[in-house]
Amino acid sequence: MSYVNPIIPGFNPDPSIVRVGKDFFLVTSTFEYFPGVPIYHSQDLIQWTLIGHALTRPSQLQIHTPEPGGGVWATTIRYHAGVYYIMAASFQRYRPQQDDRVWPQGFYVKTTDIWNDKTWSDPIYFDQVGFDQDLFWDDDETVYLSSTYRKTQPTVGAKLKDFAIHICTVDLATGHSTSVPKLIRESSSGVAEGSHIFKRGRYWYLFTAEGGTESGHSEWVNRSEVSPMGPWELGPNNPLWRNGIEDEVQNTGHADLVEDTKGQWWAVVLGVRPLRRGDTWEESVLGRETFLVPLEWKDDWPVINGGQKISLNSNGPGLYQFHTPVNWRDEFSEPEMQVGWYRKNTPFINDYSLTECPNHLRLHGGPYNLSVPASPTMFLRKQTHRLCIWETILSFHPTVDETEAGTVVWLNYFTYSSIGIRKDSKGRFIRFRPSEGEIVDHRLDPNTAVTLTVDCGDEYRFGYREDTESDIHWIGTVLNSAATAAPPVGANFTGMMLGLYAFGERQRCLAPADFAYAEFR
Ligand code: 6LW
Repeated sequence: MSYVNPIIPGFNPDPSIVRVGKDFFLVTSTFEYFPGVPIYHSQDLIQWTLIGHALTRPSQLQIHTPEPGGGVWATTIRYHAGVYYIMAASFQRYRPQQDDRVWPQGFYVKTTDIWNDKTWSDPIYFDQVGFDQDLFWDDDETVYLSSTYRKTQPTVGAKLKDFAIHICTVDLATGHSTSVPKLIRESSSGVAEGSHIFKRGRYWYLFTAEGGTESGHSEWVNRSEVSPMGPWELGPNNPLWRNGIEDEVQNTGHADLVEDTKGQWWAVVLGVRPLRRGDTWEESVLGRETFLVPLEWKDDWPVINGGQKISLNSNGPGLYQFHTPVNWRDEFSEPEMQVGWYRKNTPFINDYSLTECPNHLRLHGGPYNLSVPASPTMFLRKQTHRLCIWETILSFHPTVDETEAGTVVWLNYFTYSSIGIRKDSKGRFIRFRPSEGEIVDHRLDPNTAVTLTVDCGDEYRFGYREDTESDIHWIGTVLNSAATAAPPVGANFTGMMLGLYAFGERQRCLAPADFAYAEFR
């Protein structure tokens, strides 16, 4: 039966999945955002609900001033003997190529109650460096930790890529390794990562993402009849499938596996949906998203999606057509923020309230504007549909010049576009700040609440109106190519988010910024 891919649209890379009884749980990477590691739930693999995050407390996740693409990299979720485990690594900076000596040590968190995200433990760190950590419990209860790190000595300024999979046994109580790490997979492309190990029948399987996360991305498999330490035998059909640079879905790979209650196997993988414009492809604003494909076993080797390319309309047994709805709205009427809002980095202080001005999100803007590597007073939502309208109503009456509150189309602190309210000696005005091009200012009435609108589509169009009856004044546009421009440092590992912000310059903003709602439609 046919179904729609991606199953989880918007910025959701490096998916990892587990089934417990009738319930599937899936996690993705969050990089520089807080809380870290969303947990999605489904009973049919098609409709997914965000139920919480694994890293919700500063004691679990400290990310401050990383470059774009730093923070939490690919996670793995597993379930063993009544306990859920999530492993990951958090990069304080993104620069493995420049200075290789400071790779993160991975960690895991655990809980017995996945439905209550406050119950995840503090991290237990491994004593090995690396990223893309995977834990595998063998039948004899030995636990194996595999991850990616460089084959050669860490250096400063090395260009050579030799990211390879290493494995050791580990004592989970302490995080200490109990054997010398062994190299079990290196790739001719120079990058083997995203390892996941499984046992099925008499074989152990090692799945790896190879070729980097861009157009060379692909998925490979090895198996062993002896142990997770190898020796490993390379599968007969590698890579397991290959989407190319002319396909509607590209850069596919980074697979994790799950068996459903009927014995059908599935893989979740990441992919992107670039847009064809004439003769060229435009990068997707939504970043790397989560796709689902069926998996069969032939001669004890996995065949993913029949070995065929992954497409937007996919086929799989027992699935059905479902389009993730675009409509979403938050009226800020609950005492806590709805799940699915993110901060850039771990916030140091509480700078917002949902109770001081009832049915509003009140922001007390902090001292950092949006171009600073530190954490500004800003709440972000993932853009999940290319075509949508984002809207909010803002009451903000600044008393000091250089303070501002508004809404933002956000990729990272180098690449964002905003429309916000400010004041100068003549009174209030609207400022449109595009990621490329000139700033535009329009005068405002002194007293109104202002509706701020972003029309997302072939470009981002920014508008405002001062009462709900009047027409929108469109103040400027930003091309999608400008909205996704690569940052000068770090990496474009994320996807577009839209958000609400308030800031002062080097001092906090004394006037509160009150948002009556935020919505996508
Ligand atoms: C992920 C790793 C990767 O951890 O990208 O290019 C990282 N490789 O597998 C971020 O998604």
